[in-house]
Amino acid sequence: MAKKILLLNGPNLNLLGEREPEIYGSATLKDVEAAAQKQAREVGAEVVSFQSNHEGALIDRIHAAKSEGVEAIVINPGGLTHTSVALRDALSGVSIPFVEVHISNIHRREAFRQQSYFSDIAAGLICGVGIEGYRYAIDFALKKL
Ligand code: CA2
Repeated sequence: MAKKILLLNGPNLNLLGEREPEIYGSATLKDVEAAAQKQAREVGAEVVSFQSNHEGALIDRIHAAKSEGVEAIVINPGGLTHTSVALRDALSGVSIPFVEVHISNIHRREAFRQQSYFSDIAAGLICGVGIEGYRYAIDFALKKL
């Protein structure tokens, strides 16, 4: 069976490419998702994508991933990175290995962005390399998770 990876994006990442290009670049979320799907298909794997501005919807999607046979999750939790115990609990609850991605370098930004509720339980963390970070994360998930 083809390896299945879930690409999750949290609040406001639907705005990618539309605002703050100096921080987040000019590619849209659709571009990111299409590139990830193409990357996986090239090696006979599959990426399913989901973005939501709602914490509960992201949690429900993570729960559903377990019964769908998702083997790895690539997640940019957006602002929930710095606030959400509930999203962290969902990821540790399903025991699916995940890679945390941030487009910007959160450690060069405001102090409140420098804490993540995810990094200590993530299989990997990619931060500050722009949207290329998603490609690195998918590659890692395909090869190692
Ligand atoms: O650098 C990242 O990827 C972040 O996870 C993005 C979050 C931010 O809250 C984190 O601290 C770091 C924000 C996502 C907002 O995305 C936008 C994209 C384009 C325009 C406006 C917001």
